[in-house]
Amino acid sequence: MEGGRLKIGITCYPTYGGSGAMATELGLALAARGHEVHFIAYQQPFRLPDFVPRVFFHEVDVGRYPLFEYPPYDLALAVRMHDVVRQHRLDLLHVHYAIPHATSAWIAREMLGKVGQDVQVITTLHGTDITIVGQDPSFHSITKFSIEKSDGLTAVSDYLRRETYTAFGCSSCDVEVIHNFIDPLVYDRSRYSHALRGQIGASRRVLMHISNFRPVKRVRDIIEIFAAVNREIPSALVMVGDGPDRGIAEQHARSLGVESSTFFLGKIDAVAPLLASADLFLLPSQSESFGLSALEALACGVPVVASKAGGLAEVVIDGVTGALREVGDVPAMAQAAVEILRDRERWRSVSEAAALDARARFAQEDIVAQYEAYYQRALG
Ligand code: GMT
Repeated sequence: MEGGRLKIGITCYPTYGGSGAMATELGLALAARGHEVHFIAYQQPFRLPDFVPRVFFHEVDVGRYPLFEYPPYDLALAVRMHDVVRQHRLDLLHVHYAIPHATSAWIAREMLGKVGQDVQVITTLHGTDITIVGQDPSFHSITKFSIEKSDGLTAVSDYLRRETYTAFGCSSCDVEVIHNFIDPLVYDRSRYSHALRGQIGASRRVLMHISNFRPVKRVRDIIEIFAAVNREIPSALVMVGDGPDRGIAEQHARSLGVESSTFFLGKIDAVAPLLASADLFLLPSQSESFGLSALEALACGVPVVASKAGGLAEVVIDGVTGALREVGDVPAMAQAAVEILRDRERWRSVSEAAALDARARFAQEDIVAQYEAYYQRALG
């Protein structure tokens, strides 16, 4: 560490997903504040631009060998972490999503001990690493072990912090909540042309959903909510992203007769320009530790109708910035959506409240400062 400037290694899932997006945005913001940031992953994180001062990318190469039906990525990652820490004299490794990143970081740290070097390991818990995958019997004990061995633990919501204690006991853990964030300059409705509107037409309201289309997102509910809203208010549904349940969603749109008003755009990295054309965001998930896409929508002045699941209640203020209803209660979510969309004045007040609240509680500058303070405490 020189003059408070840190050398930080960041590991995340580099493909689509909120944890990878957040880890990348955090790394870029830290570099902008003068820190040196080293991303260590099997692929360049999707939100990482080609060149940014003080940002480096180290690819993890998982060697192939015919004996390995399952190449041991966790070990290759540990070795790369160890090498990068040694070569660049990193102060800390900040890993996002516990499995297997926290385990690999622990191995790297143990290896460093042999050469008399140390590094602090901070693990940020994002969601299913605690609520689903980490509780699978195959992973429970290694998840508990790895998070207990981390020098610092953060969770993206109060809900996830509570879940961590419930699922793992972790009597020695001290989990600090640091929420996800948005860059208010990027998630700003007024910055973008409404190109999507041009395709859909100005007379229809635009409902939007962005995700990786996994079962937890309840894509059938999205189509059903849309179909109900469309019966009352002429609308279009824009589905952004891709994943295992995309086919189910497409089929459901056909079976409900709304396929001509439903647009599947596939994976798109920059979502702010799309959100700027949206009137309402739908996130009726079964479980959601935070709901980063909901926050990005709110910051763009898009009211959110979501399920009352997990940490979503920490992001969406029911009746103020959107509406929260019970998981699976499609009629209630459709009704809430119609109430927001029907009256232009009401829509405008919810939209303004959403953009203001996102900036007041989740601005990048404030949250990144919380991470910096957390790092300094971890480093003593
Ligand atoms: O937890 C996952 O399955 C994936 C993870 C991701 O990489 O997108 O999503 C989680 O982390 C996001 C970023 O912190 C949160 O906004 C999501 O709510 C959370 N997903 C779930 O809890 C299902």
